[in-house]
Amino acid sequence: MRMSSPRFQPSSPIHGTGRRKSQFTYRQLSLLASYSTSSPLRVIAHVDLDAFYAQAEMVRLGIAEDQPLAVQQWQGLIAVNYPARSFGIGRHCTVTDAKKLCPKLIAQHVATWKEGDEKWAYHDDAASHIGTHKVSLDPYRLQSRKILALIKESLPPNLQKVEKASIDEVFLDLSAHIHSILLQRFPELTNPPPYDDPTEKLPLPPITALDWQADALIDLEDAELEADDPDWDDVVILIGSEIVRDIRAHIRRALGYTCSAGIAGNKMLSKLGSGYKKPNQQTVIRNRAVQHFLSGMKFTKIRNLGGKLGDQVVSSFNTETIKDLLPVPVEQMKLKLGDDTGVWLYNTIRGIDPSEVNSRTQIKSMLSAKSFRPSINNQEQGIKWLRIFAADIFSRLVEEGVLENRRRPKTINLHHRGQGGQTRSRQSSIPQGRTLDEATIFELAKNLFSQIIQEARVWPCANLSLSVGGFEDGVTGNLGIGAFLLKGDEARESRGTSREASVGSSTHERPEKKRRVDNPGIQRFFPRKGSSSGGDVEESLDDDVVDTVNPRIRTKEASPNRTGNGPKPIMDNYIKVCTRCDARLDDAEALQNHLDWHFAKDLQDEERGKRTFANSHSTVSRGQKTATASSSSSKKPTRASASNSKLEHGQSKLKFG
Ligand code: TTP
Ligand code: CA
Ligand code: CA
Repeated sequence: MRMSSPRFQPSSPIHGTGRRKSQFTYRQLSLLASYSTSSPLRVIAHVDLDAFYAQAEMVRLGIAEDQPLAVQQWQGLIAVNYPARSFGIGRHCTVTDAKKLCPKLIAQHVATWKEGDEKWAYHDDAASHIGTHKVSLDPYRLQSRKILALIKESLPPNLQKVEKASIDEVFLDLSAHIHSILLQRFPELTNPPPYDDPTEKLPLPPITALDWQADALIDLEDAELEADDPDWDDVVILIGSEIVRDIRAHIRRALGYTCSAGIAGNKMLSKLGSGYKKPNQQTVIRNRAVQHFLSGMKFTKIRNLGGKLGDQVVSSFNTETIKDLLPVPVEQMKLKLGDDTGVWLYNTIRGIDPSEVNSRTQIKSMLSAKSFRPSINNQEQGIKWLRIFAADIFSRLVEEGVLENRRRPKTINLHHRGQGGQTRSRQSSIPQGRTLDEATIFELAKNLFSQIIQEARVWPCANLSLSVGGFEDGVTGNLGIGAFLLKGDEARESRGTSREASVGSSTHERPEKKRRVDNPGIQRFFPRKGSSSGGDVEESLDDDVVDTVNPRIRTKEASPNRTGNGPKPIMDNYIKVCTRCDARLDDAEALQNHLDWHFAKDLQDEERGKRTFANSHSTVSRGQKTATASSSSSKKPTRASASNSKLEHGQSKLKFG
C-alpha cells in the first residue's frame, strides 16, 4: 500500500532512467537550513547509551568489555551490561538470582550518601544499609554531562540543535548541518531555481549508489523500491548517518562508551530506530522504508500509545497492529477518538511526527529525596536526612556554577508524605545577595520542616523531599548554558561577552524559554512521562529530575522478587496501574514509588510553570501548588491505597524513562 503523504512515497515514482527531477523542491531544500519541521528533508537522530550505568561503572573501574556486570541498588539491579544480558540477567533479577545465572557477574552497588557524611562515596556495604544510606547518581550525571559536551563539540557550534532527552540520550536535529554539507558536496544545489520559482523541483542527485557502511538499514517492503535511484531524502539521511557514526566513534574514543542511534526524518522514528538494534549499532530509517518499518510493529510501542490511549485504540479498532490500523479512514479515527487525537493517530502510524528538537539543556530545579523504610517517627531523624539533602543539592549547585554566581535558585521546597499517602509541603524564597552555601540550604530546610511538623499527624513520615528551583542566571553571556539557547549571531555575540564584566548582574534577561507543544491539541491525552510504551518514554528532562523512582513499566512476567534487606517481596499477582498515566507496575511498592515520582515531577513541572496532563488529571493532588505558606493534605491515591500500609522502597532511583 502506498502512502498518501508525499514524504513517504518512494523517492522515485518512475522506475528506470526516464526521471530527471527530484520529488523535492528548492524551497523544501532551503527549509532544511532553518530546522523547519515542515521540510520533508529534515534529519533527526536519537542517540542512546548502551546499558548506561553499567558502562559508567566499567569505565570507572577499568573492567574488561566482555566481563558481565550489573549495577546494583539495594538488592535490585538497575542496569545490566550486554555480556550479563546474555546470561538471561535483566533489571527484574535480584542480585542473588543474577549471581545464580552467572556466578562471575560483578554486581557494583551505586554510590550512596551515608548518614552524617559530607559527600557520597562507593560503600562496599551499601546494600545492607538502606535505612541509613541514600543513593547518589552524581557519578552518572557527571558522565552524562561529559558525553553531552562531547556531542556538542562534535557538531559545528552554529549549526547544532541538541536536546538532552534523559541522562543517557539525546535527540539531534541535524538538518542545518546537513544542509551546509549538502551544498558543499553538491554545489549545483546553490544555483537559483529555474524561473526563480522555489516550487520548482530539484535536479536528481548525481549518484546512484549510497554507501551505508555498517548501518542497519531498515528493509523495504517491496524490493523494487530499492531499485529506484536515490533522491535527496536518501542523501541527507546518509549524511546524517555519517555524522552520527563520527559522533559515536568520538564518544567511544574519548570516553570509552558505546551507544546506539536511530537516524530518521523525525523524533518518533529516530527513537524507535535507536532501540531497534543494540548495542553499538545505528539504524537508518529511510523515508521509503518507513511504511515497512512501522507496519510490522504494534502501535503500543510508540510513545504515548502504551497507556490509556493505546487501550482505547485497541478496543475501538480491535487490533494492536499498525498494519490493521492503516486502512482505517481518518474520519473514523476522529469519530472514535476526537478530532485532534484521531488526526494525531492517523499521522503517527504513518510515521509523521512534526515535533521539534528543543535545545533545552538548562536545569530548572533539583530534587533530593528519600522514601523511608520503615517510616521515620521524629524530628531528629528527619533532620539527619535534611542534612544529606542539603549537601547533595549543594554539591549539584556547585556544578551549576552557584559559587561563581552563574546561576542560582530562588526558591526552596520541602515536601512531606505521611504513611497514609497524604502530603504536605512548604516553600520559601532563598535569600539573594550573598553566595549561597550549604549551611543556608540546611537552615532553610530545617525551617520548612519545623513549619510542617507543627501540624497534626505528621508522624510517621514515609517520604521527605527537598527541592530548589526558580533558577536565574546571574551572568550575561553565560557560555555553555545560556549561549546554548540563543541562535546564530545572538549566540556568537554572547560568547564574546566578558563574563567578569557582568558578574552579579541580576538584570540579565533570561534566554527566551519556548514552551514546546508538540501536538498541542492532544496534550491533554498524554502524560509527559511514564506512559507504558514498553521503552523509555522520555521528554526532555533536566538533569536533576532524579532521586525518585522510575516509572518504567515492567511486564507481569518480569515481576521482581527481591530479597534480603531490600524491599520485601510482595505477593501481588496482578499488575498495578497508575491512575495518573496508566503506567503498569507490578507491585504495590513499585506503584507507590511511581506515585512518588509523579509527585516529584509535578514539583519540577510547577517550577517550570507547566501544567502537565498528569497534574490536571491527577487523582493524587499535591500538597502545595504555589509559594503560599499554608499546607494541605491530599487525597489518597485511589488505586495505590492498598499499598500505603506496605513498606516503602526506601531508596531513590533515577527518574527517567
Ligand atoms: P535505559 O536507557 O532505559 O537503559 P540502559 O541504558 O541501561 O540499557 P539500554 O542499552 O537498553 O539502553 O536507562 C538508562 C539508565 O537509567 C540505566 O543504565 C539505569 C537507569 N535506569 C534506572 O535507574 N531505572 C530504570 O528503571 C531504568 C529503565 C533505567
Ligand atoms: Ca540506554
Ligand atoms: Ca535511555
